[in-house]
Amino acid sequence: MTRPFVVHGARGTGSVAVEAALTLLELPYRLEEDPDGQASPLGQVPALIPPSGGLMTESAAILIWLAEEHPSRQLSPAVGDPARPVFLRWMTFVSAAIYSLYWIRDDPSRLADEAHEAVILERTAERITRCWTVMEDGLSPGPFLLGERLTVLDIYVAVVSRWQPRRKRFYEVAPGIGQAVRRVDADPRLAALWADRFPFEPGWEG
Ligand SMILES: N[C@@H](CCC(=O)N[C@@H](CS)C(=O)NCC(=O)O)C(=O)O
Repeated sequence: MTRPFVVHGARGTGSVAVEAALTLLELPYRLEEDPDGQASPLGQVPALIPPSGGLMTESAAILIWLAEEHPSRQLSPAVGDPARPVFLRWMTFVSAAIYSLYWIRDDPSRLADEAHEAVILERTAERITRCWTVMEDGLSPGPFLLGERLTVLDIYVAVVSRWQPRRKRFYEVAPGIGQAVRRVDADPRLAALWADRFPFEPGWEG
């Protein structure tokens, strides 16, 4: 019997993007609720243990790898496709320019005393907003961010754009990519996952 993937994750976090990709790929996985990121050297989620063993961290790398391993499902542009560099650019951008700021936002005392908390939260929110604006200006979405097909980039942005400063602000500065992301929210294949792992509770858009 094929062993399942093991996802170390937590509700409402980046692990939900990995869980969504596995769901769309119809790959069996076991979820280890791990809010302290015990499987990862940096104490973070997501962490993925593939059936073949080993440990993967880094949400962008996990999403890209899962898509690559299942090319027939077309969750990423293939090598040689002109959309491939665009895909890699924005996957890395979400991870490096946006997601990394939540290490600070989630606990500003990691960088400064409590007196500076408000300004750190304000300035990182401004920076995240600016990043979404840059992404909006750099992409011409079709139904999805890279055109006709949903890719793991859509999933990634759908999850990360739900964090502060949250969707209302995101839609203001990135209406084009907002349309694509709404399609991911509404994908019936993901409805049960969203409900369980990142529910659309009243006021969820901010
Ligand atoms: N670079 C990592 C960042 C992961 C990350 O920051 N995860 C958050 C949850 S969304 C976390 O575990 N935070 C706890 C911590 O950093 O101490 C990735 O892309 O997977």
